Amino acid sequence: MRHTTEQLDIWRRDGGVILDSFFTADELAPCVDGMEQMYGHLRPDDPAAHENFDAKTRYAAQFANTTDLPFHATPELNLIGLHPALVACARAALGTDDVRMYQCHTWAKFTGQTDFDQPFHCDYKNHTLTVPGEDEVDRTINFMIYLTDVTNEHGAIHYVPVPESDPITGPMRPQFAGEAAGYEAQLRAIERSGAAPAGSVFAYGIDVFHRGTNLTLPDAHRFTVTASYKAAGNDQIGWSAWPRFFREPWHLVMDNASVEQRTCLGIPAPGDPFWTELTLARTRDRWPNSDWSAYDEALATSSSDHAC
Ligand SMILES: O=C(O)CCC(=O)C(=O)O
Ligand SMILES: [Fe+2]
Repeated sequence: MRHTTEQLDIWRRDGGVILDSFFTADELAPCVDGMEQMYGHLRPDDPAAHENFDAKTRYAAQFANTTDLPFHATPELNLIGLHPALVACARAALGTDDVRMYQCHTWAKFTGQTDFDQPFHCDYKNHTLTVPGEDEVDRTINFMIYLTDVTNEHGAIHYVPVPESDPITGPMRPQFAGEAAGYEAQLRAIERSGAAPAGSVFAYGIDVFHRGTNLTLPDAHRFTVTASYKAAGNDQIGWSAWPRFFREPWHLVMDNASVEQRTCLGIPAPGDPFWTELTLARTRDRWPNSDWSAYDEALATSSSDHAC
């Protein structure tokens, strides 16, 4: 366990908590290499270029360097969102062992690439068609993994703990950024920074007011991975339908993921009735370099059980 019960208590109360130095330098290094492979060439030549962008282009440019899993990069970057310690934290937060990662993307931000300053908003609008659930098991836990140091000059996320925002905003949650404009100044007056060293994780919920901020340090960058979890069977919550990206390098995930990590992507666990001789043969044919032996063994055991 890399999280503490105190940290999860804060997450439940405030909607956001910093998990300081969650990942080790050794774990980060190949992930940063992967980010350089993907985004290093996109460093802006002219750090003032965005000043000539129109408003729409400036806004869209914030999200230019985001990619959904899987990544044309190192296996480590592909699997960081499924790290067992993160899964353990998600399980504890959601109060169930059966969790699914429903969102995972990389995001590179460079100083001068654009204006990253956002108004306060909540993220639920593109995670559900309704609203964030109140029960633990209906919630989501959204991890922003810092692959590089995130100081305020590196565009740290800012947020307001729910018990402090509720007296200002009331219980409702406007859907679109800007609708909170009436209380933007009040929220900014009490906002907290999510600044933390590389390896830290900002864990938050889709009901907490937060906003992106600008990178102001010359020639700097901020590399993050987002990994979001929900309880299995929570059909209200979604983001990625993983097979949608079937042309992307899934083998980097499939060939390197443990059984537990695959389960977080919705692949039935060994012993699940989905697995028959035929489904296993077809799956092995699709992913010949992935290890399916645990699924074989479970099937063999259940067949011999039936034989008795
Ligand atoms: O990248 C960040 O610091 C926050 C961005 C954000 O909140 C968003 O785009 O919804
Ligand atoms: Fe957001």
